[in-house]
Amino acid sequence: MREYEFKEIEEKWRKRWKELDLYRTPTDKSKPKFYCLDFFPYPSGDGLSVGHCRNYIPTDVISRYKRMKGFNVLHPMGWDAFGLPAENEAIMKGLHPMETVPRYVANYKRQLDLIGASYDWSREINSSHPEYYKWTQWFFLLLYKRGLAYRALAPVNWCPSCKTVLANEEVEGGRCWRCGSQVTKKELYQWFFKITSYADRLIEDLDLIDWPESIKQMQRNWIGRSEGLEFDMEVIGEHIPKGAYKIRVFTTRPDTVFGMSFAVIAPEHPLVRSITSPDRLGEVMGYVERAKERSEIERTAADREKEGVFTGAYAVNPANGEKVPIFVADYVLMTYGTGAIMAVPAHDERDFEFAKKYNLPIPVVIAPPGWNGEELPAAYTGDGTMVNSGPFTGLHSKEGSDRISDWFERMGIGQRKVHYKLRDWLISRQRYWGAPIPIIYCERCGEVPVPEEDLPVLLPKVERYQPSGTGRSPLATIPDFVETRCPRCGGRAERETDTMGGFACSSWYFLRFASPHYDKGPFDPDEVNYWLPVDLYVGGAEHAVMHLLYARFWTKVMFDAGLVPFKEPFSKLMNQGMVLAPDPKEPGTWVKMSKSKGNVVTPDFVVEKYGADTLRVYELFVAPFDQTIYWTEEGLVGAFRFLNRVWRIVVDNIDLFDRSWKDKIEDAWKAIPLDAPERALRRKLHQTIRKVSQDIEAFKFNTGIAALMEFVNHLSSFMESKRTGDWRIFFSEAVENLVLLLAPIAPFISEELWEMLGNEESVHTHPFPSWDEDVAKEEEITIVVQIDGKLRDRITLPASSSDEEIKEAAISSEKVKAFLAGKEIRKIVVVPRKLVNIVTEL
Ligand code: ANZ
Ligand code: ZN
Repeated sequence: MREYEFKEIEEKWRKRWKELDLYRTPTDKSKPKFYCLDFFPYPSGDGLSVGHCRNYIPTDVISRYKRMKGFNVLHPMGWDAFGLPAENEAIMKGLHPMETVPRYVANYKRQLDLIGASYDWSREINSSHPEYYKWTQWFFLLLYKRGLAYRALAPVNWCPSCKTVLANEEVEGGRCWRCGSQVTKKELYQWFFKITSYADRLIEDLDLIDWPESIKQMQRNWIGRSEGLEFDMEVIGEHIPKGAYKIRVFTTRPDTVFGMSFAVIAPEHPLVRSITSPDRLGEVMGYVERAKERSEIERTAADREKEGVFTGAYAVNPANGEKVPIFVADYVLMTYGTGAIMAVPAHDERDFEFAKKYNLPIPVVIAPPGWNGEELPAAYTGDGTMVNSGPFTGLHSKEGSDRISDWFERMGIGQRKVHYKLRDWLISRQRYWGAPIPIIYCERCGEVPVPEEDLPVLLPKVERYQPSGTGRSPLATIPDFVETRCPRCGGRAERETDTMGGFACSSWYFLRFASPHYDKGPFDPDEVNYWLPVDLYVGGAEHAVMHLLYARFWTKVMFDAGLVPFKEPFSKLMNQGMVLAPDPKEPGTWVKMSKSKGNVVTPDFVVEKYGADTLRVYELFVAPFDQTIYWTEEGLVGAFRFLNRVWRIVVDNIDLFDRSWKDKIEDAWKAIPLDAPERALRRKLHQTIRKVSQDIEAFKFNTGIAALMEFVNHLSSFMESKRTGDWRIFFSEAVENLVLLLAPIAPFISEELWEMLGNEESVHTHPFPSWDEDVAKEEEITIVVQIDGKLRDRITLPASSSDEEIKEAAISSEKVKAFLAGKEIRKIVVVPRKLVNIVTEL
């Protein structure tokens, strides 16, 4: 009997599928479409690990399944090749990214083919190719024309190791997302995209999409929308002329205004020097200098001691006319709100800590539940009934906030205001490996956009591309690149030398796949109208903010420009679970599988030893899609055994297979007795088709595969059971459908078996099986329940119920329970398919 020679089989079909161009995206638009996309990967020199496959295998299963279900499927792959990760890696290896990128890409492609991923390679895109980044530059100009790209001098995040600025989203806990170095601040001219103009829509439109709630919440938090009140307070002091200064504060809790016992301004606040009394100026300015060295993350860390200095000036609380001291403290940031706050220590944690440290009063103005007027042990930050609040005493927080806001607005000293944590997106990088920003500076005309017909602004090939560290891009040292003519006046001009961060490239790539070779625009509108939005987008949860927020923003800009008819690019988002492996340095602990931990398992290794189908089955079966996998080779062996069982049952019985079963099955079904094993087999088959279909749709691959395993067991015992006349018809139906059900999951073995069953067309172009509800339905039997020989109830159960299940159902019947009250069950007798007798008397 022929063995399961997976290596030979997989090589054969890999080659055959390529020759057949089996996965080319259909062009006939009459069918419904399904666009299934993986996060845009950056091709790393390390290649793919089995951890990455956790993303690519499930999307491949869905894509194959949808094709078999009659959808036109767009399942493309491309390379996020520009940007920091690729450039840093090339620098580290002492090579040029123009050499490394194509090499790494070729390796990724080889590995993806190895695991049987069904990408349409005719649609491959690479963000570092001029035919792609021409359109990234085109989008920059679109944003520029719409007033959404601007240049400004700003203190920006600077990574001293990557020698470039970083967007806020690229700073994680004060460190560079790419290299982990502590990020510092630098004042530089930079390009920004005005993502803040879209803050509200970026929040509201989250309601339109089917994404994990955790990711939506992270986006909401990042955008950080706060409704509140801004109002002015007069500054007084012996050293201050009357009416000279006012400070404007922002609060989200106007209801607490009567509880203000001090005020705080940020160290960078423009009034610090003016309002500080002469005797305190030295101390205050010293504090201000020291604050400059601390990052915002450090300054706002919850566990950091709150400290500050008194300015010698006071603010007048407009609600009650009381004067409160003004401090400078670094827990207030200049970049948020107005850079100044009214401090209410009883109801704000930071203010509470500060008041404790400096012995400031902590008046309570919102009564905590059950409060009797005692001192608070900690800030009470909830809503409640207002106390000690003049005419507002007795109101609830919400209403009080409203009434106080109205009052301040009427007095003309304040306005309701919404503030956001979100800052504009910093897009320029002083780095070589990116799309040059298409702007020219002319001595006479100033800033001039490169005309569309002159795009792309080509990235010159240079030997030395390493960052200079001066805050200028290496492109600035290439006169041929820099020196140009002004498109407007023809005079001498210079090019912008910064490039765009890699997140620009990945903000629109999903559109390019619809028409990857189109040259009249970034995409063919007809193709985009058909294929977009993406129906299913799958990738790691670590991109919750950066890429996913940027891509949503670009899409909204395109929507506003009339380029696309949809507001959201990704209708449904799923995050796969991680793959952990043992930490070689600390036995017994599991860590993320990664090159740096030295615990990587490659798909190459697994494919060589067990085959791609085994790798696929293992990763799908071992845990639910969104949960962590603990990588073990024993698990792989289990998957391998399952495929061998499938192989054996089909191959060993291949002579019994009757290709014409479809013509005979209806008559045979009618003729088969109710309790025949043929009936049970067919019922199990249709239940399995239903289960596998529903589970694949719901991303429950593990339970779908479990159902297939169960079915294979059933089929094995069927082959050993006492079978009757027409059994080969039922066997044939079972075998054929088993192979079809397995096709999206284990594409190689199923293709081989399919061929052995006598088919000429690929299994992957065959319709996925459908089930017959009537056949799948469990037959039911009615069972009589007796107590001590007397009829007490009738219950209906699936015919396949075991004795245990029948007993269980009998004693949980309401009627039976009533009769049993106060009695002791001594014995339960089951007469199969007919009767249960519960014995209580001896
Ligand atoms: C008085 C008050 C009383 C506040 C109270 C809170 C509770 P979110 O929700 O994050 O927007 N704040 C305002 N500007 C600030 C700045 N530049 N740096 C640090 N903190 C600032 O927070 C808004 C609240 O944070 C504001 O409301 C203000 O403190 C503080 F019981 O005002 B609140
Ligand atoms: Zn000019």
